[in-house]
Order: sequence, then structure tokens, then C-alpha cells
Amino acid sequence: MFRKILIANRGEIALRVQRACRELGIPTVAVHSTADSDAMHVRLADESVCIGPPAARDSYLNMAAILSAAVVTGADAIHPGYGFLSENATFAEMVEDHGVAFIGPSPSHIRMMGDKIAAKTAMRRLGVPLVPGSDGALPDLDAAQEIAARVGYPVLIKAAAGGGGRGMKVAHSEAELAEAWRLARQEAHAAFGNDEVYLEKYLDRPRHVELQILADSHGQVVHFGERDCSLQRRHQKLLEEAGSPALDATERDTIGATATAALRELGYRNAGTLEFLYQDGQFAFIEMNTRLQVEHPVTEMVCGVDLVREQIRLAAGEPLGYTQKDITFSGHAIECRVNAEDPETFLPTPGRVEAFHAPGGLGVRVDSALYAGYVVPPYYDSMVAKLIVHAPTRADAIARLRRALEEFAVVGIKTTLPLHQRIVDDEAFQRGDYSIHWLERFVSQTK
Ligand code: MV4
Repeated sequence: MFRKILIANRGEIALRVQRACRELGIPTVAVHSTADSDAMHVRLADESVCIGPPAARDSYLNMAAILSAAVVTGADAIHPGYGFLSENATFAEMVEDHGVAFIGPSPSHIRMMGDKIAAKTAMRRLGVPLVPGSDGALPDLDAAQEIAARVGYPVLIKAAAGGGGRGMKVAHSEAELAEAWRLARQEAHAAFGNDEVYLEKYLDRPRHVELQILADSHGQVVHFGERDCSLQRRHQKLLEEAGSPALDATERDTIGATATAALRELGYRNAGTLEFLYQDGQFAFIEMNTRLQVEHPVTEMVCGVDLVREQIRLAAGEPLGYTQKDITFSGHAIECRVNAEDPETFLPTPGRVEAFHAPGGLGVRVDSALYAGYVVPPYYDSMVAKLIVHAPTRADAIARLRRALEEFAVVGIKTTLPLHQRIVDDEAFQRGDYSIHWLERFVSQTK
């Protein structure tokens, strides 16, 4: 097992990783920018190193500074959290080249899944269902037209280096395809320095369902069921649940068996998430994330597993120690992302938190680095807390969520808590009847 772990992140996820380390008896090193000297993740770590000025590119994305901090403090592993360097294959490689373990997949798997075309090609070969579309990169507009005619309009042009919704263009007809093709390539070139694009049939009202997996370095791969992440605005998730209100246990077992077999074949290791679009009873793989995700707690609550502890054990070479049949699902969990944002305009609201009261009680979990007197800096992501509830049924979880939202007090800055209160009171949400487009409409109609 590791002797000391450096956590290359900030905010609630740095605390989340520290908690797992502490329970394993492993000392932690925090890194921080000059804007984060008073941050909770620095206070709670065993040691801390200042790695640069406020801008993320100079601190939390500064690979040399972070690796130096690990070497100087004698850390033998780095946990990247999510965001920042968590899916940077070059960083993972650099860390391993210096004899430090990267708590995550191999650099080659991070690189493969970062290329959305390579990821789809691998999954196609391994029998994972995909959205109908091009088999790889489109060589020219003629090829795009031919494939679009075959799969039927509307279609999407997506960037190979994209992901998370960046660089997508929809075409409803052949007349629109030339412009979509041109714009997608131009934007992909400008944003990623890679103008490779591919084509998919556009699904008009899918749900975003993702599958959590863990793999050890001895050929064992298991899944922990799915999360429904359809409630998002501009590709920012606001609320996630486990399981998906749209799936039954048989569908979960089937997609889980297909996905774990594919990752076993690929020799994947550590944690990963396969993203699917789910519509009309069909799964279609779109992308794979090679990191721990923000919404991992809902899976932890229904499976009773500590995913970060598992990531650390697996990175140290330990075997999973259990098989798929040992993983059981109990009840329902919902997570609300509380952002320091105006709940109507979604503009960031950095500033001083005058008072902070987190809800508690049975089945309530709050992951946050906030405290009374803390000043939310303007430089980073606006998420300041995650409220997670767990209950025997989805209806019970919604009742518990409503109660916990009433208790939650963040005074001094505006947050998205009032928006969450409106969502839980909505009848369509209560029925679980929503697609990826639901929240955008809800926000514009109920202002
Ligand atoms: C799609 C799609 C419809 N059809 N692909 C957006 C994020 C990126 N991960 C993939 N995305 C989409 N791909 C096909 N063939 C609709 C989206 C999409 C979406 C997906 C998941 C969650 C939220 C979304 C919001 C808008 C569009």
C-alpha cells in the first residue's frame, strides 16, 4: 500500500479523497494556489505545498509544480480527483516516469478514451452498442452525405477530440450538412488543434445513463450499476440519480455484462464510466470517462462501496476481492450540485459565506469544503457543495431531498439551492419522466 498520497485537486473532491486516505491510514499532501491558502482542503491535509498563483493553468494544471511537490514531500502516489489533470495522459505518464503511482487508468487508456473516435472503434469491435453513424473519422463531405443518407436525418457532426458537448453540430437535412461539416471542423481545429470529425444519427430525446466500473490489474472487472444524469443545463449536470428511473434490473444486468466484458478485453484498470444515450429501450455508447466523477456518491450510497478507497487499493495492485454477484443495489440515491451561482441567470457568485449549515439525519450526506467565513474565490468551478440523499425508494428519496434542501443554509452568496427546491416539487421530475432536454425547458419556463 502507498506510504503517502498527494491530492492534485481542491474543494470538496480533495476532502473526499483525504477521507478515504485517512481511513486507510495513509498521510496526505495537499497542493494549493495562492488563492486557496485558507481553503479547507489545505487545513485538513497532513502537509501542504503552494504550487503557484490563482489561475488554474499556473497551479492546479501545472504538471511540473505538482510532480515536484510529490517528489519533495516523498509522496508515492497522486490522486488527481476530477477535472484539472485527471484525464491528462501526458501527466499520468510523467508521474509514472518519476516512480510515482498515478491513481487512475494507464496513460494509454486515458489517451485512447480521450480520442472519441478511437473509443468508439474499440467499443464497436468489442460488441458494445453504438449510435448508428460513421465507422471512424469522416474523410470528406461526400462521405458525410453518404452516411447521413444511410442513417437518416437529423445527424450530428462531432469532434474526435471533443466530448462533453464541445464542438457538436446538428444537420436536419442534406442542405444543412455542408455548413455543419465546415463549422464542426473549423471549431475542432481552433479548440483542439485536431479537425477530425465523425457523424452520428441525432437522437432527439435520449436520457444520459452512465455505468460505473472498477477493474483490477488481475483481469477482474465489475460494474456498480448506472446513474441517470439527464438533468443538465449547457452540459453542466445539476442533479443525478442512481438507479435510473427509466431502467429495470434486467437492462442493467445486460448492459453491465457487455461493458465489463469489453473493458476486460481492453485490459482497462482502475475506475471508469461508460456514457450511454438511452432512448426507446436501447443503449448507445457515446464516450468513456477515465476518472472518478463528480456524481460518484450516488453509486456509493446504493452499492455501499467507497469508490475512492477502491481506486487507491487497485492502483496499489490489490485485487478487487469480490465478484459481480457480490455487488447488490439497495434503495435509491439522488445528488444535487449546489453551485455558487445566481439560480436564475447562472452567473457565478463568488464571495464571503457568512453562515453555513449543512443538513443531516438519516440518509443525508453533504460533500463540501465550505465553512462560515470562507471566501469563495472567482477563479475556479462554481460547485461548492453536493447534497446526496439515500432512501429505500425513489419517492422516499425525493421526500428526504425536499426536507434536506429546506434545512440547507448557505448565507452570504447566492446558490442554486432554490432551483433544486423547484425541481423536486415538479410533477414530471417526481414521475421520473424526463430527457436531456427537460431542465433547459424547465429553467426557461419557470423563471
Ligand atoms: C448526442 C446527442 C444526440 N444524439 N449524440 C452532448 C455531450 C456529449 N457527451 C454527447 N452529447 C450528445 N450527443 C447523438 N447521436 C445529444 C447529446 C446531448 C447531451 C448528451 C448527454 C447529456 C446532455 C446532453 C445535452 C445536449 C445534447
